Amino acid sequence: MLIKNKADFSSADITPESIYLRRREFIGASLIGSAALMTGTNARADAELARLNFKKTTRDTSGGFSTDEALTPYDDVKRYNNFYEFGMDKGDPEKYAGGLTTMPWSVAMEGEIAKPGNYPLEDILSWVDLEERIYRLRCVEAWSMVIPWVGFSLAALIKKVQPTSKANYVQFVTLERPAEMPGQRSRFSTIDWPYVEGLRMDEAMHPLTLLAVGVYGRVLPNQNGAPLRLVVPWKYGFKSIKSIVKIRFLEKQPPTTWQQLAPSEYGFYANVNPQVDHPRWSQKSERRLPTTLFSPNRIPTQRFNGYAEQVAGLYKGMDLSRYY
Ligand SMILES: Nc1nc2c(c(=O)[nH]1)N[C@H]1C(S)=C(S)[C@@H](COP(=O)(O)O)O[C@H]1N2
Ligand SMILES: [Mo]
Repeated sequence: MLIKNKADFSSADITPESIYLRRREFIGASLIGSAALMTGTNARADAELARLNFKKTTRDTSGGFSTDEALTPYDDVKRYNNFYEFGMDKGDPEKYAGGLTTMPWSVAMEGEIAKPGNYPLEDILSWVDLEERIYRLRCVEAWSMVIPWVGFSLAALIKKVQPTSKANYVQFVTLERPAEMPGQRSRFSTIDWPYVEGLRMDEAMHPLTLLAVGVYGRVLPNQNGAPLRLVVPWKYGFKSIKSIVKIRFLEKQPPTTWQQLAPSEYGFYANVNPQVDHPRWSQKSERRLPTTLFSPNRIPTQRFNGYAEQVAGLYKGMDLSRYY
C-alpha cells in the first residue's frame, strides 16, 4: 500500500534494518500499516515466519503503543545482548546461542488455571494474532534500545488457559539445558538456574505486555530469546525473560532470579524509575544505542520508561521507592 514498488526490496542481501528505514521514509511518522512490511516485501523473512506457522496480520493492532523514535539498528539488537545462559559479555550470546535447538518447542502452563498442559508453540501461535510493536527497552545498566518486536499480547494466552480466582501472580521459567547453554555449565556463574521471572496478574494482563517471537519482521535470533520471550516495556530489561518453557500461575509472589541474587539492588517490580537510583549508579539517564565515543547519545530516563500514561495506575498508592 504505502510501499512503492516490490522490486525495491528484492535484493537478496538487503538487511531488515534497511527495509525498515526505507519503509519509515514512505510512511513518515505514521505507524499505521507498519505491519504491511511483513506481507510480502521480504521473501526470506516471510519464509522464516511461515516455517514456524506464524499467522500474520496486516493491521496495526498496537493500539497506539508503538513509539516513532529512531530504531536501534538490527545489527546492534542482535549483537549487544544480556543472556547469561550464554555468557556474561554483551557479545557472548551472539557467539554462543547459535547452537540452541528451538524447534520443536513447547510451553508448560501450570498452577491456578482451568486448562493446564504442555502446549506446542505452534498451537499457541494458532490462537493469537501477531502484531508489530515498536517498544523502548531500558536495561538496568542504563543503556536502552528501540526495537520493532513481532509478538502478541500475553493476555490473549492467559485468557485461553482460564486462570482461577487464586491466580494472583504469573511466574516464567527459561529453558535449562546446560548441554546447549555454556553459561549454565560455567563454574563462575552465581545464578541458580533456570532463570525465573514474575509479574503480578494485572501486569501480565496489561495490553502492553508482549510475548515476542520475532524482531525486525523476522523470527527472533537465538540470542534475543528464541523462540518465545517476554517484553515488558515499562520495566527494566531483566524482567523480559527469554526462551520461556514454563508459565506458572500462583497465589503468592514468586522468587525472581535477580531479586534472589541481590535483593537490595533488584526488586520484584523493577519499574523503570529515574527517581530511584540503583545502589551503585544513577538511573536518571541512559545511553540510547548505538553510541560511539564521540556521540554518547545520553538521554534522560522517563518514568515507567515513557509508558506512565498506560501503566502508572497499576501502582496507585504504592511507595515505588520501597517496591522497586
Ligand atoms: N533467560 C534470560 N532472560 C533474560 C536475561 C538473561 O540473562 N537470561 N537477561 C535480561 C536482561 S538483563 C535484559 S536487558 C534483556 C535483554 O534483551 P535483548 O538481549 O533482547 O536486548 O533480556 C533479559 N532476559
Ligand atoms: Mo538488563
